[in-house]
Amino acid sequence: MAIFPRKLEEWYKPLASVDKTWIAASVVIALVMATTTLAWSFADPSHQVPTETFEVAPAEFREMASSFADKYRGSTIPEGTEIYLAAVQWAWIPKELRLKAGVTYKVVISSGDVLHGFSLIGDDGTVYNLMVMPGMAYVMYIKFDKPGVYEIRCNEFCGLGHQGMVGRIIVEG
Ligand SMILES: [Cu+2]
Repeated sequence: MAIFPRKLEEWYKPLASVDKTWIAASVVIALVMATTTLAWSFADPSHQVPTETFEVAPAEFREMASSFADKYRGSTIPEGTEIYLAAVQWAWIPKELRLKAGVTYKVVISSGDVLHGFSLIGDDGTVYNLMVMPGMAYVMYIKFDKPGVYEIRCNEFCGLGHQGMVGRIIVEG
């Protein structure tokens, strides 16, 4: 049987009203998403992807974070201190940070081994989310307005102990 190309009129079917509704709905959704994304980035520029990064060997960064953890274990980190936070299988180094409310801290985050994710979600709406790649350090500026305990979780599956990879930030008033 020979194949005859169909004429356009045979392919073309006018849009049904349900199709028009879905097209209109998707345009509206796309516009709302584009608008809120833009508005959010202007309204709160502190919640942006870190633009300050540098290369660092995973083993070297693990060392930096370990000596930082040893130095400040159990004590409140003074204003102006550069914080080193390493994600490793399967913990955060240091596993606990004591910070002061209302102070902006410079936090350098990287991985000591494989790919991890940094996720901080506070009850008060504080949200930080970041992919933590081995070999790259990310600089974040973090400020907590309210005292409390904030959990850091790994949000990138990194092996058997991934779900137990929980750190804490204790914010003091
Ligand atoms: Cu993980």
